[in-house]
Amino acid sequence: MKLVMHLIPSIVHLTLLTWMPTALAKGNHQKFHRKEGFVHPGILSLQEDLDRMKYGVGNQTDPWYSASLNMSGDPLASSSYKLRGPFTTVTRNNTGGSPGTTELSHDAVASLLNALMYYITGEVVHAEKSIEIFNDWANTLKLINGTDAQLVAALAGTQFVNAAEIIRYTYSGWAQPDISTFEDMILNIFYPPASRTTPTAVDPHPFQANWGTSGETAIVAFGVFLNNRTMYKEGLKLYKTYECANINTINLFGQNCESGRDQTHVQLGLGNMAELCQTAHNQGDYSYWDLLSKRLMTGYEYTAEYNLGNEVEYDANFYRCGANLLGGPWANISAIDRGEFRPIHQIAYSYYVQVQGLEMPWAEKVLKQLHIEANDNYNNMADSACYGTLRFSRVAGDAWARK
Ligand SMILES: *[C@@H]1O[C@H](CO)[C@@H](O)[C@H](O)[C@H]1NC(C)=O
Ligand SMILES: *[C@@H]1O[C@H](CO)[C@@H](O)[C@H](O)[C@H]1NC(C)=O
Ligand SMILES: *[C@@H]1O[C@H](CO)[C@@H](O)[C@H](O)[C@H]1NC(C)=O
Ligand SMILES: *[C@@H]1O[C@H](CO)[C@@H](O)[C@H](O)[C@H]1NC(C)=O
Ligand SMILES: *[C@@H]1O[C@H](CO)[C@@H](O)[C@H](O)[C@H]1NC(C)=O
Ligand SMILES: CC(=O)N[C@H]1CO[C@H](CO)[C@@H](O)[C@@H]1O
Repeated sequence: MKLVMHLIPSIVHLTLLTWMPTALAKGNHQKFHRKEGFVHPGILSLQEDLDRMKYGVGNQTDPWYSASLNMSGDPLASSSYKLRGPFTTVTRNNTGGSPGTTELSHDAVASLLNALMYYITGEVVHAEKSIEIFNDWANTLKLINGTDAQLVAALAGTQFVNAAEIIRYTYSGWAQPDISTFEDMILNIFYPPASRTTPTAVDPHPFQANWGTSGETAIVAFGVFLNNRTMYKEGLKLYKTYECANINTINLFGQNCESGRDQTHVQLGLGNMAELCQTAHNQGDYSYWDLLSKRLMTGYEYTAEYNLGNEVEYDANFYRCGANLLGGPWANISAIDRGEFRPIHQIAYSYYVQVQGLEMPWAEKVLKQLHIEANDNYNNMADSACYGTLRFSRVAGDAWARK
């Protein structure tokens, strides 16, 4: 186990010693469920991560305590949340209507926030709300289509399986036949559009840039939830090798292939990559955060520096696949959406800084400015892994640093 002692206020460290259960402090993973070699719960939150939140909140220790109060004020975290779906068809189009997209996104995030609330508070009404959402959608949804089906399937699908993973492995009240129906929905309705790399008449340019990284993250998360190692490995392989959406879509000094387009798609892509890396790490595949000499960290820092109002280097010859379809290639870095921070920073900061002891001064400034990383303030509801302060904050020397 690697112990990282610096950068953490000693008060937090001392507090940790008083509240962290022995099993966690010793990195004892024996109690974890294993199925087909997968660790469960194990997409973005392991059992020890859930316990860190629960004990932090229970003992009123920050940042978890304040962050949980913040999340509990979100209407989507309420056990009386009223479902906005389900629908038989969800369409996401680039122009015209996208019926069902907003509703699915809200419901998927509500299922996640209620799952977290259940684990933290132990209140069964929250688990039952998540299950109501899972079952209603799984018993109704038949098709996700439209020009941008890939995005909604990947993004909402990832939120859904993160929620379902928590409920399935920490609460006994989700009936096995209902779990199977939900698994079928993920496999047959979400996975196909999320994973599609071949063009269709409706969508001739799939799996490029943020679409591709959304897809990769979803495939890996679906693989864990479905206990499907072929699927899991497929997502990891795409992240390493798929030209239009691999780790090389960040250049040596951190420019993203969409930096000339706008800052919101850049951040979506970075957040996707971080989620994939954390999911892989949680399953014991430790190399992903570190690929290409921690290129992802360089990408985060570059983007945070620029979005905080600073000038950065820019290579006009580095741009995404299909840039010409979006008004590119771009001569300059884009000021569109500059400073609109997405909830993507804590997850990467936790790994690189709090676990590995590296420095991310620009991401740190973003997090300080946000105070609490909550959900997207610009209404990109299900795009990124929300509530990062609560879900991903760590302290030095905790069991997660076992690599
Ligand atoms: C507070 O931490 C202690 C460990 O020191 C733990 O046993 C207890 O369950 C925690 N309290 C709550 C309410 O979670
Ligand atoms: C949670 O924190 C975010 C970011 O600081 C803030 O925008 C939001 O209003 C807070 N929510 C509640 C319910 O306090
Ligand atoms: C979405 O776009 C397709 C064509 O690309 C069209 O056939 C369909 O009617 C649109 N759906 C809605 C709800 O606008
Ligand atoms: C999506 O499916 C619905 C229902 O079958 C259909 O009405 C609509 O035209 C489809 N949209 C696209 C873009 O294929
Ligand atoms: C596992 O995932 C692959 C796609 O990677 C799929 O072809 C296969 O049918 C899945 N297996 C099962 C048992 O669902
Ligand atoms: C608005 C702006 O900064 N435009 C610049 C974009 O890049 C070209 C080529 O490097 C410059 O000449 C422009 O001034």
